[in-house]
Amino acid sequence: MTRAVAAVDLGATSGRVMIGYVGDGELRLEPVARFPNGPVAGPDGLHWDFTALYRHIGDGLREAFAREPAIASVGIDSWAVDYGLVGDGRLLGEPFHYRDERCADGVRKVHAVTPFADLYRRNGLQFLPFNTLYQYAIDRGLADADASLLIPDLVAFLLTGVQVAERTNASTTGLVDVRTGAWDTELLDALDIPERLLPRLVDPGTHLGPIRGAAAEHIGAELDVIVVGSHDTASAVVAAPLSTPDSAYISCGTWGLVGLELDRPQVTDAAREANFTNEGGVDGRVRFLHNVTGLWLLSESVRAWEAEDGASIDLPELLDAAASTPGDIPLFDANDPSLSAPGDMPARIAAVLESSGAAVPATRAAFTRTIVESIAQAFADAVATAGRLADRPIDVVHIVGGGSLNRLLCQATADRSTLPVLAGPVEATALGNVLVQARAHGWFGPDATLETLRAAVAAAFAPERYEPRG
Ligand code: LRH
Repeated sequence: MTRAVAAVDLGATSGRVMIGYVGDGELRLEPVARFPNGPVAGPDGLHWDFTALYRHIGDGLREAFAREPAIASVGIDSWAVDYGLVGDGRLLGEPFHYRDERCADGVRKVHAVTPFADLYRRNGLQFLPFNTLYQYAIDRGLADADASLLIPDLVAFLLTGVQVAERTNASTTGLVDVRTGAWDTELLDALDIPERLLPRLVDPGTHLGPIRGAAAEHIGAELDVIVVGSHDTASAVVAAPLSTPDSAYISCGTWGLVGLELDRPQVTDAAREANFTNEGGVDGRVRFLHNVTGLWLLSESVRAWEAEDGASIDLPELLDAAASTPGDIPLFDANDPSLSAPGDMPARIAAVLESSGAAVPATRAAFTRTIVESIAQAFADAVATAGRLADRPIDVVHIVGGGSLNRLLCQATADRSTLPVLAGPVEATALGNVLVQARAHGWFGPDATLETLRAAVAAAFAPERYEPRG
């Protein structure tokens, strides 16, 4: 019997629809549609083109169902923190992009009411200026809305008509109590955020209901939507084939999310000072991690060079040239806040290098090497900090996501952390999405844990091993 589900997986630079085949020792993804995503500048700041994304999702699901009529359900995951406001059953405007600089005002407003140390005790979240609660603080649209739905919940609502807040992603809003897992109504009151905007919280694995109306007609089927770990990083961690109890993971795409899976949150002063977050994981696990600015630094640099040349750049070729760059490699702080917004990334990285007295590499290959090694150094530092804070002797680092294909980055991370790196799977996010749906269908048996799912990943996708070089 064919056992298949569809995964909608939306990243900050691209989205995809995949068919996941599960069963009889098989775990396989078949790409169906891939479409671009990114910030769109409007008069009032950066937005997402959600309308286009939703159209691509509908077309992708239609194609998926045409190819594989056995598809049993659909799961949706995306980047965190961003939301759409809904009124009278409709999306009220294109959602804001988290890289919009308006968030700075929200930070000031929220911290004036609840200082960061208090917030951390309540929500366990590292400081990121775009966490949803800072966006709400300056969003005048809240008053006219009936609900605020995070991006995957918004897609699910438009498909099914059901409004929920999936727990792993809701944990990134800053408005969920890290100890109880419920909306923090006291904090909502203090920040004047209307409680009516926030729908009921549900766990990954919940059956939401069938796709209805025009969407069902377009797709050609009333497919069931199953809630997955709808924060992309939560799905990626599900599919990280952690090989030892003391494994660290890096989910590496636009961001590098570096950390450990814990049973309980760590809301200590030391964790706060190290800016480590306690995001909600699938099955109530805790994603204890730190956001490192990841391949964004490279993709934005390449984008700037391509604009300069008026021609596209061959990334594998550039990385090969970077790998053979001779001499000293200057490093910069990959997490410098000035590197967060879109724009002329090479110039901004050069400014960060210069401000610390480091030399600015003269060629693009050398510049690329500096970017990759700086990311790897930030990864190694975050792995070491995670181990220290959680009192775990980290013995291996799993790199999953797009970054697992970047050999230079994987080797540099092994070298700089002095730990073996196990790279892959590359599509961890979509796989985690597929696996949580498959488990909800009972395809892994009645008692399947995350370890059962990870064993399936390890069997189907042999990782590539990088040993640290002295
Ligand atoms: C990665 C990610 C990350 C968040 C950021 C907004 O795609 O979801 O976990 O911090 O985007």
